[in-house]
Amino acid sequence: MRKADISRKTSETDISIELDLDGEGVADISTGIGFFDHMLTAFTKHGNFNLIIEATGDLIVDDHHLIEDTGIVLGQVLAEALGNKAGIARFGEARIPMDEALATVAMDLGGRSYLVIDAEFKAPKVGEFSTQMVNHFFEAVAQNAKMNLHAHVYGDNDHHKIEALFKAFAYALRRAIIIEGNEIKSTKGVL
Ligand SMILES: [Mn+2]
Repeated sequence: MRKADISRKTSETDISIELDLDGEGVADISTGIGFFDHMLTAFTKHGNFNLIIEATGDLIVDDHHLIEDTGIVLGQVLAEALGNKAGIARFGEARIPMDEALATVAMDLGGRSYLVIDAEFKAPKVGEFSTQMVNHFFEAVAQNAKMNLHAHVYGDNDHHKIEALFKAFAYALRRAIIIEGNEIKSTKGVL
């Protein structure tokens, strides 16, 4: 079973995540930031994962620690659920539109963390979610999942652009984790 659960508590946040990579798209997400919950629910649905997130933190300061730390734990739980990655496709990509916005995501689960993201937003916030945390969230996920992630989005409406990005991320991940055989897909023999 490709599942894992991790809890991480610091003086700033307290985050528990349970992930099943082979799920039914069922999400139970509570971060205290409505738009972030909406994005993580879309990620779960379109990735066909099951995801439970219970996150609390110092939202009295701002949304930075909570979003970043959720990204850290999501990356960790993803790495643990993938195990030795035997048989996975390893590479995944997706292009997802939402009205005028188009997001493109490509990833490699080959074990090297690297983020390249091209996403600029007009407004400082969508709801209670700071748009500059989009890049920081994906940085935290990529680092902790040991994922090479390239993401690009264009469009006009910030909500559309961010939602297209999360959906493209989900689709690319769904593709990259498909079991295609038994072998570890690397000439090095390890991912
Ligand atoms: Mn930070």
